[in-house]
Amino acid sequence: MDDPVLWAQEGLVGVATLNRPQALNAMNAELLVELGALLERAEADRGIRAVVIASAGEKAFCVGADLKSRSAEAEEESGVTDDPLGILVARAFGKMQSLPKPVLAAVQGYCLGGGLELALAADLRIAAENAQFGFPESKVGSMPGAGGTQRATRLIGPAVTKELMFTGERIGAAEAHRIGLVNRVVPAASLLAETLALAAAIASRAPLSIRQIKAAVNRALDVDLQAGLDYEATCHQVLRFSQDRKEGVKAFVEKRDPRFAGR
Ligand code: CO8
Repeated sequence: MDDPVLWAQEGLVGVATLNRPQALNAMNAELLVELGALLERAEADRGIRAVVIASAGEKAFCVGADLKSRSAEAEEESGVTDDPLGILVARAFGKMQSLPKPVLAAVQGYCLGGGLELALAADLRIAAENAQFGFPESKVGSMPGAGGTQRATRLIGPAVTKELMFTGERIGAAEAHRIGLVNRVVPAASLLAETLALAAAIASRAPLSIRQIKAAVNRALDVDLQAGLDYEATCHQVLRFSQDRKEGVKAFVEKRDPRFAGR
């Protein structure tokens, strides 16, 4: 059987490719377990400074939960009350969010339901011109349950989030860009190259800076302003006496590129 997620390394960037193109990269338990495991390894690997989540095939980034392995009858008959997919989703998506390295989603084609929730758990989203985004859950008697109600609301606000979730209608890449759902829109043919170039540019910055910036910006969504400012000061303090800060300033003065070690 093919691996549900492929892993490759391009310089300092790790690329996790969702690999169930025959099911439009729908998420089943195996895919979520593998994604979680790869992210754990990326966290421990000092040679990886950014992660890109890409997708196999040309039609879809990910169409959400695998509806074939997740029929309501099957769940009812199993007698399991905790949602097993929910636990795996929380683990994998939570790891994307807490990973002390940036995660970029390269989104092509359909990005629906849990697939959009996966993209929302990334730090940045780069969309191909052919990308289509939507939350179709209300059409199948469900709701976004993989973080979508919380992460989309924080990113694009409650009214637009509700409209997308109530109607289940899809929007294209240009509209997704207009509402702030994606950072950039690029031609489909250059999606991976452009996402890798952006990831490589970020990976060339000081790793500790990126780590502290991600933590501080994430914290801004959860706390009041003063608590956020206090947290920012703590993060900044970590950098003040780091080797990379010394190297960055020295390289600036010497008019050369810095060599960051992540220390
Ligand atoms: N699961 C499994 N297989 C799928 C899924 C899916 N979600 N979507 C598509 N496929 C399969 C199709 O069955 C088909 O397979 P086959 O060729 O064997 O019949 C193949 O992919 C191609 O699909 P289509 O022929 O339908 O292709 P179209 O281009 O005509 O349509 C669509 C593409 C629009 C994407 C259509 O397939 C569709 O609407 N799919 C369903 C999308 C959907 O409803 N997603 C939301 C699922 S619910 C969810 O994600 C909630 C997540 C919460 C999880 C967290 C738990 C706590």
